[in-house]
Amino acid sequence: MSAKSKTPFDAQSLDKAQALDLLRQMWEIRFFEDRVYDLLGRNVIKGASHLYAGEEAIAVGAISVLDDDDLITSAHRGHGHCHARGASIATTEEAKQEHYNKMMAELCGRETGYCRGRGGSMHIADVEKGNLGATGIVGGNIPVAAGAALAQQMQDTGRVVLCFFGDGASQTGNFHEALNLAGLWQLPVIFIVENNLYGMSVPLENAAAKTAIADRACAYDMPGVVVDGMDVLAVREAVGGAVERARNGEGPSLIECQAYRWYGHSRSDPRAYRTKQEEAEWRSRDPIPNFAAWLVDSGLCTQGEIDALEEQVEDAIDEATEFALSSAMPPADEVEKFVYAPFQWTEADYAKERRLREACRQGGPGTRKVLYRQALQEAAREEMLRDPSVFIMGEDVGLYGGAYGATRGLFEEFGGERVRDTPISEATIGGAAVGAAMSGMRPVAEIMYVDFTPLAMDQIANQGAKNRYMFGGKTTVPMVIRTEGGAGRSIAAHHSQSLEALWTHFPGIYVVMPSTPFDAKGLLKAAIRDDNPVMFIEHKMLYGVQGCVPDEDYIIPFGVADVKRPGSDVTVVTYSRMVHRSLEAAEKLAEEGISVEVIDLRTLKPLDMETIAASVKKTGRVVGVTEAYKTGSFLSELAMRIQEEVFDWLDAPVVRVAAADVPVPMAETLEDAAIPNVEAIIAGIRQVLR
Ligand SMILES: Cc1ncc(C[n+]2csc(CCOP(=O)(O)OP(=O)(O)O)c2C)c(N)n1
Repeated sequence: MSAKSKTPFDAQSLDKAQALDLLRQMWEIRFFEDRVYDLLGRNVIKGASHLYAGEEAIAVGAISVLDDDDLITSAHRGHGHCHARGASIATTEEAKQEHYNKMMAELCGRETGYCRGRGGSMHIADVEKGNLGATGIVGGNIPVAAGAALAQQMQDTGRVVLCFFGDGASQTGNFHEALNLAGLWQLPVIFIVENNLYGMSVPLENAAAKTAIADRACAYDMPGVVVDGMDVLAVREAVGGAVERARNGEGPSLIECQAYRWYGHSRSDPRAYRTKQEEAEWRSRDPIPNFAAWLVDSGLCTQGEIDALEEQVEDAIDEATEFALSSAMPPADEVEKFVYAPFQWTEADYAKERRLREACRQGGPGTRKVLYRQALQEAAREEMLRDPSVFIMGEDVGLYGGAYGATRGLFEEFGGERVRDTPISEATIGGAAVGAAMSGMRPVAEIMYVDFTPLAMDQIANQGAKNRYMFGGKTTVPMVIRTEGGAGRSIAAHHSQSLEALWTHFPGIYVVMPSTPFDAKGLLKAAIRDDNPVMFIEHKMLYGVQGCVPDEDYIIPFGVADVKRPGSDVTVVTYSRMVHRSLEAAEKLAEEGISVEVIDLRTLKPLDMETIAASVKKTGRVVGVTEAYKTGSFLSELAMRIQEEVFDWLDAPVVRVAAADVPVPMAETLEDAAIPNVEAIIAGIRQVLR
């Protein structure tokens, strides 16, 4: 239990100040949204805004039962959630006004906004106050909430997470995966469905086989209730009970709040799918005047007090609008600010890595031989011993030790709490890692094959990689996604790809591809310590490869390529398994007197252009080698970067040696033909030398 935990609520326990605060917050949201509607119409606010008017009782009622350090995650219709979270925490009038100001400024894309103009309406967040942000991907916040709740459970904080989303989001895979995980692990999370009857224009009955969303809770071992979302006290009571359950360790709940949005889906929506009569009926149940009337009827306050409050709120929203419109836009030259959390590596780290790399090349005292797989196990183990916030989750990572044995022994040493087998739910593995990473943990989440990472792409790329930027640099997402790729085991097109180019494409995530035990260990340790999301891609044919690691603790700072073989006639730039084939090719060509320099990128992002450029300036000729499909491969990017930065030193066009543009086939003859072999690399080198 949180030290500051409030007592359970029911309608009767409200005192006058609390009751008026609920009314005030609902009004603030209503006035705020009406103002936004107006500013959108005048094109002062750009982009899309999904207004919360009509649904105020849900956010205000639900958040009113939270402690100040509890968390929320929110969706595209998120102004109400952001408002209620901030307003319920702010204690002074100045703090409240600052909150409205920052919200309005964010919607207007100003530097003074909560996200410094990077997020706007759809990504409004105040991470510092426990609002983990709004997502533009319907259902995208649900796995993140499960992860944030997992972090609370693992850290024993007593905090709970409220996760808001719509009836439309309840049809997504994220909903089912995340509720299953939350039920399975009994996480302290309350899923709040805002059922406003439509997902954009489509009525719920045309989108759901069964429209009773709350009934789905029983499938996930949690209570599910339906509540009148137009009644702030009803919402408050239902959520209050669920919060108490969650705090007591009794697990998650699903609460379906039935409500209606006053405006269209967005401002441009003509609402052709709703009748005037339906709208009028719902408007007669407006949560604000009805609650105000109840306050007067029950004798808690006078009509005069209500009228004065309404006026005060209108003034506050006027002031917020003035503040926003008089604030500066974010400076254009700061467009790249906040994409990545800054590097923490020191000069000493770089120097130590160089020294140990050299020692391992010699294989002398202070080094020992391990397999690539063992190097990964050691890295995870050492980091888990060093930092209690590091934990592992994924499919079969526990007793089984991972599909390729990279987590073997860790379950036995650290137990199921820190080495967690998950359901087969890639999206939620990714999303839970995001939520946990934003809430004080350092997850190392394994996705069994890189071929499966597209199943988690939204969670890793849209949420994990972008959250820091979208939320104005106010959060970090220190998570590692460990996965493996590549061909060589005749396991065909769904288990053999090299999909790194997908991951290098997104800003906000690093991509690491080690080729040796030394690199695997040092890079994984660095990835775990890094404050950014990292896609760590191993190669299935390298787990049994032996190499030297130092006895000393070390990390490999990102963005440092390794010249695995020096040469002077041609530069081969490669990574992962192709490093070994390129070295073989170089060895053979040396017999003919051709001197090949082989650069192992180790990290594709960040890219060590300095080492590449130095080599190109020396050789004038470059061959890129990859096991990925040629079209759209990372080599294409590499070739362009070389052209942009060292074109004048090139004596020949860059040559790409890549996989054929075919789904990786099963039969050995075909699989071998599909990816570059040593002969193909030699042919590429001869081509660039012509
Ligand atoms: C994954 C995804 N699919 C579609 C959309 C486009 N879209 C945005 S909101 C929305 C409707 C969502 O309905 P619901 O979850 O009920 O929330 P509501 O808008 O009713 O609050 C749609 C289809 C999107 N942003 N993300």
